Amino acid sequence: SWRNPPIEAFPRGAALVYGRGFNLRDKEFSMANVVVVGAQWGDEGKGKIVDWLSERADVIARFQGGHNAGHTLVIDGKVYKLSLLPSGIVRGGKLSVIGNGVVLDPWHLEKEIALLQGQGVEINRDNLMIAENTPLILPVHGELDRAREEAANPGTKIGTTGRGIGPAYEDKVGRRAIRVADLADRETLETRVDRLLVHHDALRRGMGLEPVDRDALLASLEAIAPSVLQFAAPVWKVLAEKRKAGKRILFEGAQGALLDIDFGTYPFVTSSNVIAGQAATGSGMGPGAIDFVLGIVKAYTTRVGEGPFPCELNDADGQRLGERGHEFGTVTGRQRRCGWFDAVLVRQTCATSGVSGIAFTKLDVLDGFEELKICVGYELDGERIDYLPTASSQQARCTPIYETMPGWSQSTEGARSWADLPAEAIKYVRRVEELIDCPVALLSTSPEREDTILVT
Ligand code: 2SA
Ligand code: MG
Repeated sequence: SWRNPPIEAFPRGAALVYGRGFNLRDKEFSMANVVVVGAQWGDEGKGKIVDWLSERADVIARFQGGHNAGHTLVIDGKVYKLSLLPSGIVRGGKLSVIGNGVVLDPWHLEKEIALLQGQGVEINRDNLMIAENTPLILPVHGELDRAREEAANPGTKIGTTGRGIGPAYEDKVGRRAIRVADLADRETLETRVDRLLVHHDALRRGMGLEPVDRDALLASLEAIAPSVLQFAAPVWKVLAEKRKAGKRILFEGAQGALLDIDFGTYPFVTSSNVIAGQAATGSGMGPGAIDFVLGIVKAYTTRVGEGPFPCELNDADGQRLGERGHEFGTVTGRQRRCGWFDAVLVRQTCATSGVSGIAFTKLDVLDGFEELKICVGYELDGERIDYLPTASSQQARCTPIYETMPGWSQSTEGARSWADLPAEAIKYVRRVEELIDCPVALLSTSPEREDTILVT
């Protein structure tokens, strides 16, 4: 009963799995609201998949994180760099939404918008809305973030992006944040700033930093206010109306589930909930609005920043994964740590995010390895376990149990159907599905947008 769409509706060579609860060609899916989340430590290749899906959505919403995310979109040969704005912004006729779960740096917003406008992208109130209850990232947050990282010793450094993300979320939860709506009224703004500075000046004194110049901060907030307020909207209401009108909403996650503030490798995490449930609270919709959760999973594992990484390889194989996979951060340019595929972690994140199907990316990076390893469990104090324990001391003692699979010598780069893949590659993908207990919905074999495979 599957309806086959016109072939140009899909990226060339995209492979699609169906019959196991998910079908990209299904009418139901084409009407579905989809959440895209990274299912590892970020940098799974979300950008390309989100871009592909955003073409088919009416509304694209960010629901967590800030300008610590980063991806590059290449559309018709033009390169766009996004870190705060939803991917839909570069496409005409879409509404992009920044939800309340995001922390927003207004000066960065202004810069990112100006850069895109310089490239001919139209950005106005019709295609960009920012939730009025979104907390702001202020210069004090970035300063604090960087000062703490500098002061930290190797064991406590988080390896943040230095963009003030953590401190901004602290102030949100501490009920002293300045939110978008506060920018509209001088009196409110003063009250908010004073409340905020009681906390920050005390903190800064303890760190040997100068107190904040209250008047200068107020003046700069007043100066930037119009460029944010022009996009301010009751996003929860707009989304409810869109949903009622049958519009399709794509929730665009940033970072990855192992960086989640609750379920990640705490404290080496980002300061927001990254898992799929956050799409609801971070935008103002109920969980029932989510029809499908697409987890993005890379064919091996990487991590940028500090923290536990059981499968990390400090050898030639790790080096090779990093080189073949161009594993450098888009925001900070940092080199990423690399290791074999960790099925234990991905099974765990598929559970915590309720992943319906995964997009499996960068399979081509594994081309040419004689043997591939997959982590299928950990050994902890002489016992085998099948999940990552919460206690840091236990995490540190976990050693990966690997299963070895034969590699393939042919190139899978740009493969566009199962038939283009060597038997060993298909076996690898199928074994991953078994181990993570989740079907592969999409397979991506090159950075080109057109080289996504629909698995059939
Ligand atoms: P932060 O700045 O407080 O969010 O940092 C806390 C941890 O979260 C990690 N983190 C990320 N990891 C991967 N990718 C991220 N975004 C950029 C990208 C990264 C870059 O998409 O390429 O360019 O370096 C991202 N953002 C935060 C961070 O490394 C810390 O471990
Ligand atoms: Mg990235």
